[in-house]
Amino acid sequence: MRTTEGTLIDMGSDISRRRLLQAATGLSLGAKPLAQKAAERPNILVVLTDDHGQWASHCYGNRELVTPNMDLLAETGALMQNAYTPVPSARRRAPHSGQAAFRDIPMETYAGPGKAIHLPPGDSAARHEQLAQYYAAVMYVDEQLGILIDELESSGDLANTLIVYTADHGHMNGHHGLYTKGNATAPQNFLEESIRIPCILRWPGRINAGRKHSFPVDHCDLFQTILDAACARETKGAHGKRNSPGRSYLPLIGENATRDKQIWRDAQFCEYGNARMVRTDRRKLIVRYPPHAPRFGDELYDLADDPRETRNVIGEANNREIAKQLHTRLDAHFANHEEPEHSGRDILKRPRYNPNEPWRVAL
Ligand SMILES: [Ca+2]
Repeated sequence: MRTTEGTLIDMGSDISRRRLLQAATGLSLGAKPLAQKAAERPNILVVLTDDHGQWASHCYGNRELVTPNMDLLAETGALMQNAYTPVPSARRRAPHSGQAAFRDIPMETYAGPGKAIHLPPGDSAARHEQLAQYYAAVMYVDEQLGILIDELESSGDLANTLIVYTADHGHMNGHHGLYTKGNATAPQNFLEESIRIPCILRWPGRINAGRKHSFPVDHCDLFQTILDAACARETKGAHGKRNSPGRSYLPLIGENATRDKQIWRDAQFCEYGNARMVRTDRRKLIVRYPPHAPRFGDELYDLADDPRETRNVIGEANNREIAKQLHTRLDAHFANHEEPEHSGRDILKRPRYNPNEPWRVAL
């Protein structure tokens, strides 16, 4: 097994592989005979980059930069169109730190659906420079990804390797007049550019090549998908303790997949600090909790009419029932999966680890 840092880990015999898996993750192998499992299991290479927004990828439709290796993975693998980060990373500061009061942000509409222009009107040379640097970083990552793919090819391992390319969360480069991610505003935001990530999986012969999938997925699902590919599963105790909402989507993207998205969930849930979001195909509800609420109210966006999330329509009478239904779904999801000792609703009671936490800055 080769890690993203290039370190070779000698997985040795099947027994040592099994012990390593169990020791590292609390996993156990499934019920099939061990020899059969070993033959089915691929090498797994996961490339998880920092702050790479889905919008900044050629294979996701951006023609302003070239990412031939991500394109190659997409052409020969599965491209997840609606991949989200369930909890945007709050443990590290973004490279371009910025802070602004949410109320003061001009929510302009410089880009409509189907027309990707990633600079706001009236852009300055500095904004061009920042975008150019961001694109350069993405293309550098793509180049390094190509080196990894070449290494796998030259070692003869490419055919039996599941390659996953994804990111921890998105990023804004002037989108909505903002820079960085969910912490670009106080309180924190759930704008699509902040939470939508690239997610591409390639595994020849096991994952359908060149397919795009629109059902919503996140990293909780990716974890289970990787376990599935490795023919491993969590022990009952580990699974019960984690109580993750994640599910493997390997059956939905695999060769000869017969199941379709009807059996998959139709909503994506996120938590970021003490705010939560549920997003369906059509709508996005953001709920804020005390002490932010009621000073900062909840938000509802109709993404069909307003894909740029410029009009909070939660106060409109004809949306009350819709907002209520989404709120009920949100509550049910977190009631089922929340770990009380780690609940985002209590995050203000936790030690500060970042001087610019958007949920504190807003107070
Ligand atoms: Ca990050």
